[in-house]
Amino acid sequence: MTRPVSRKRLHTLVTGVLNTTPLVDLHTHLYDPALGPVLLWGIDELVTYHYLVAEVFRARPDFDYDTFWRLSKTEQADLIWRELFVLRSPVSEACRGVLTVMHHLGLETKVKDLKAARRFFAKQNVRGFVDTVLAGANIKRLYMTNDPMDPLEAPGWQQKFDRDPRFLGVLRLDSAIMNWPDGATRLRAMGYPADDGLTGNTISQLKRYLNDWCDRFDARYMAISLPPTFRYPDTHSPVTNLMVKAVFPVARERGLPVAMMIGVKKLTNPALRLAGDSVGRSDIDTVEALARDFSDVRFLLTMLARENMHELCIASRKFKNITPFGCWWFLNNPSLINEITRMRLETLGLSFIPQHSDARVLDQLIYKWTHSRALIGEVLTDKYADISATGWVPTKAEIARDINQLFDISL
Ligand code: HDL
Ligand code: ZN
Repeated sequence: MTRPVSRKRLHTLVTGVLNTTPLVDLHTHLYDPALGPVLLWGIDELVTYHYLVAEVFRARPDFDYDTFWRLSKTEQADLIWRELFVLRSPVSEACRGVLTVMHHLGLETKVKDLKAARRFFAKQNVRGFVDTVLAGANIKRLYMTNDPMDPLEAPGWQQKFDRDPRFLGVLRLDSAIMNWPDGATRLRAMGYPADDGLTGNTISQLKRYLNDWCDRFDARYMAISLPPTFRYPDTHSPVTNLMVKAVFPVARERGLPVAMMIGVKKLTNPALRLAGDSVGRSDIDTVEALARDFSDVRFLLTMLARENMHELCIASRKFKNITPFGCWWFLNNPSLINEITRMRLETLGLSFIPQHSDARVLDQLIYKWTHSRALIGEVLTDKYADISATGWVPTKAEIARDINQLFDISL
């Protein structure tokens, strides 16, 4: 009979493996440093992350939006630091994240201003700091969000450059497909003469665009964020038609997964700009119908509403071509990572991708992964403790095998 093992012992094993295993980050808004200033890093970018912009207006509802946007990045950071980190305790997850990064980098956190932090970052260079952060977060590869129509990113791709193999390409589809026919105008401007209508020519031009840029980026998947109103089947919706007639066929031909991130209500409060998006309950019937009708396409799926999480677990049990991933955006908080990871392990075993960082600022990898490793480690420990009570005690090698299955993504 196998000797029983304490939860404490299991926790030591699990955290030991998790903390020493380099992980893969499936979705970020980070960029190969060769792409230039589009890769954000440093204390002022960290403190003005759009999550904190939303929160500073909670602290200061009297503050005028336009007045805030007229401030410089440094002035915005100083305001946020004072209001959220000095005059109030920084207990939100976004605030705590900044503290985790600063603490990891050896910076004092209980300070009245950012002068010392700015002096530290002034001594860094981007390529060295990429190494520092990837090592600190113990991330071996990450997937970017690459949009050929993004005016901030596009210039970086004009010239050939040696890719950093740690930064993998992803073709992001929103600019080309959402709010049609805006995408048609953009496609024409790039030399893909699509019509405004959903004609055969439009479909073939969009397919050419998808293939050209999947080649240019060496894209490992295609991704799109979708509103809660996204439906399939829907013969009237341009988005649905373009996905069905162009994206899924190209994905099938290239053997690429399609990541669909469903549930975002764009610019619910436009005055908050990037911080102005909200969340809505999405339609799981649509997800199931897509998985059924496109059974040869692999769907990486995440949804933004907590209420959709259980449905997504069950839909994933029904369709092997759905891989649920991450605790996305408003779900990327300790209480919900805990709940969602338990739900997924209980319904899906190890057949899901527990987390992605969604990092927009390089430094954030440190906190997003420090926090998530600890949380996921607690849940895994409990699940191993449950089966150990029956005599099925995992070895360290089996725990390492399981963690690699969960996190060693290779697309
Ligand atoms: O559409 C997306 O990829 C989302 O992750 C948005 O970028 C969102 O603004 C975000 O940063 N979430 O963390
Ligand atoms: Zn994102």
